[in-house]
Amino acid sequence: MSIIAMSGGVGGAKLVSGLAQNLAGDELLVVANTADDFDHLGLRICPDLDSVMYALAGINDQQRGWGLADESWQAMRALQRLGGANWFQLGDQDLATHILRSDQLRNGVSLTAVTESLCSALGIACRLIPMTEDPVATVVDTEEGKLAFQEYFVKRQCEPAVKGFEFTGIELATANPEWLEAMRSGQAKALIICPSNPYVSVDPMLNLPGVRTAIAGLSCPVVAVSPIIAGAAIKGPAAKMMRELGCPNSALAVAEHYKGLVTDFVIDNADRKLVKDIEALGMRVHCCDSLMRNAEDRSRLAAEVLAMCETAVAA
Ligand code: FO1
Repeated sequence: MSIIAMSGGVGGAKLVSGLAQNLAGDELLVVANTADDFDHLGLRICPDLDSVMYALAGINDQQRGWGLADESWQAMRALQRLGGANWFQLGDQDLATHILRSDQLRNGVSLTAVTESLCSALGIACRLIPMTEDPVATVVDTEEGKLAFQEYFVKRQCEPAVKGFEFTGIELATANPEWLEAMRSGQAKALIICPSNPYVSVDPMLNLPGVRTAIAGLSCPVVAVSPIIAGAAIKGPAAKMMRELGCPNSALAVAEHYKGLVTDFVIDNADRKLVKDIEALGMRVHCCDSLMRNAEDRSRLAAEVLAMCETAVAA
C-alpha cells in the first residue's frame, strides 16, 4: 500500500479513477465518506461509496455525476404509479447494488466486506473501504431548521441557507481499522484528500476519532486538491455553502480549512494569485490545470499529484 486517498462523491471519484489509472491495484487504498448514507425504501444507500465504485469500474454516469451510465428508470416510474416516494432517483441497475448490499448487511456482513465483494464483481483492482462501519449521519443546520443530508441535498436541492453541520454518531464511531493501520504502518507514500466538499464530504472523515492524530503522525506528504476553482465549485454546493457560512468562496478558504493538517495544496492555474497567501498558511502550493473534463484530464491530474508527492518526499 503506498497511496491513501480520501474521497467524497463526484469530484473525489474523478481523481480516484485517475489515481487508479496510474497505480497498480495494491498501491491504492481509497477511503470513502459514509456520512451521506441513509435508509430509503428499506434499502441502504451509500452514495459516495457507490460514486467511487462506479467511477473505478468505468460505469458511472459522467453527466449526472452519480449513478450508472446507460441507466433506465422503469422501477421509479412504477413506484410513482403506486404513490411511492420518488424524490430520490434510483435507477434500475443501481437498484441492484442497493438490494444486494442491504440484503448482505441484514445478514450481518460488514459494509467493508460488502463493498469488497461488489468491487470484486465489478473488476476493481484497488481497495475501496468505507470510513467506518458505524452509523454516522450528516445533519445540515439550515435557516429552516435541521435537515437530514439527503433531504437537504436532493429533496430541497441545497436551497435552504446553511448555518452549520453535525455528524451524529461520530463521537462513538470507530474509523475503519484498515485505514488507521495504513496510516500508522509507515508504508504510506502519500495521503491525498481528493477535491471533495470540505464540509460535508471530508470533515466527517477527518472528525472520526483518531483520524487527525493519525494524519499528524504521518511522515509522508498530506496533499489536498482544491474542489474550488476561481471561486466556483465544479459541481455541488461547496461554494454556496462557503458564502452562507461567511467565508470567501475561494481555494484560499479551503486551504485555511485544512491548515495544520496538509503539507501540500493543489490549486488550479486560474488561482495562481492565491499562492503567496496559501503558502503563508504553512503549506507548499502547486498550480496545475485541475479541471477534470474527461478521462485524460483525470489521469493527467492524478499523475501530476503523484509526481508532486515524489518531489515533496525528496525535498
Ligand atoms: N443526487 C441527486 O441530486 N438526485 C438524486 O435523485 C440522487 C439519487 C442518487 C441515487 C443513488 C446514489 O448513489 C446517489 C444519488 N444522488 C442523487 C447523489 C447523492 O445523493 C449526492 O451526490 C451525494 O450524497 C453527495 O456526495
